[in-house]
Amino acid sequence: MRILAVELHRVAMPLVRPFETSFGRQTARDVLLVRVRTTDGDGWGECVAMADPVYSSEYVDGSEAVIRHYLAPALLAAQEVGAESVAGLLGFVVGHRMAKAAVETAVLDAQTRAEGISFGEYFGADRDAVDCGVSVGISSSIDELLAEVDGYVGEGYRRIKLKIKPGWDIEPVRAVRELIGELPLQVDANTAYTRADIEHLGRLDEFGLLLIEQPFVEEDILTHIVLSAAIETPVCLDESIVNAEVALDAIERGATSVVNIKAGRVGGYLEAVRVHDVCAELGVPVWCGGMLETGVGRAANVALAAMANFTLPGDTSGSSRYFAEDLTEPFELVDGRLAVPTGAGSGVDVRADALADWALRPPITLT
Ligand code: OSB
Ligand code: MG
Repeated sequence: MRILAVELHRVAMPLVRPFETSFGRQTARDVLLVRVRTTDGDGWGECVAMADPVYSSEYVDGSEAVIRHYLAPALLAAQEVGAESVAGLLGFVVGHRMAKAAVETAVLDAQTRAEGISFGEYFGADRDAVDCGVSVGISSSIDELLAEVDGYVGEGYRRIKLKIKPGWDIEPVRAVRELIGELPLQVDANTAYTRADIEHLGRLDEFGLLLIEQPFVEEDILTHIVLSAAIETPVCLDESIVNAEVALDAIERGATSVVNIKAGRVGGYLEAVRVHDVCAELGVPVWCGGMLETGVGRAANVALAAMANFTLPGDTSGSSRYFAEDLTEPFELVDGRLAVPTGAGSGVDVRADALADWALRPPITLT
């Protein structure tokens, strides 16, 4: 197909409660959506870059600029574009994986809608619903944390993930473990620790955690290797894993025994499938991470999470965990699971009224 236009939409979605991690606190999700108009029909992709460059170097204004000035012109200039050729066409730009992922996903959506196949079928999903976990931010008190976790347990979530940082780790984990009994529990540090904290992190072993996610900075594979050898809790990389080659390297060197897969972080769903496959071959389980996506991104994540080696519950929570109203029909938990959309493409539609209600500014159309 040929790309006729690339539209950039910006929406600000208020979060139902602030989300605090070791890198900061968010009260709204500032989302960039990409719509491609093609000779075969339209497609949508969600850019997962955050408002500020604090999870990774990408941020939403930067992603928008790189799409405007580099990625969209490259696609518009190409005679023939398919999802499988997007990474090659955009490869001249270094990095900016979240921006590339949004563009590739929009093309994939248009292509699979035209072919009448769903993302689940395209990825090779092997189930029609996925187990869901929930990522719980840093609270102002343990009582407040327990109230929030208790609500999620009541809603049926099958796994709890707690955000931790120095000064907010052992005690909140102990309190939540007492509250939830045997329910699977894991923690995510978003790079907040250093090598000097290894002994301290070993104190988490007594809580039977599924894993500890990204304790050290993303470039520091070595300290993750040292930690993996020093503690019993499995170490899981998020920020460090930017493609399938890095995943292979980190696994072979003993830095990670579980992998968090986020399509935006690795440059798109096609690369995410490659990361899944590399991990499967090495016997390393994976789970689907999240970036507080709207229904547009969530639909694709749920389809990805239905692949065989996604054996742990993902951060694929229901729409109501994030937003009072979603941009698509809401994703609703049934018995702790979300159904994989079955319609063509992502299987969800962007609600024009919601898009207009939450728009930060009129869309930009590039031709
Ligand atoms: O590290 O997994 C993370 C959200 C924004 C940025 C990074 C992370 C997260 C989450 C939330 O943990 C996952 C979700 O519910 O989407
Ligand atoms: Mg993480």
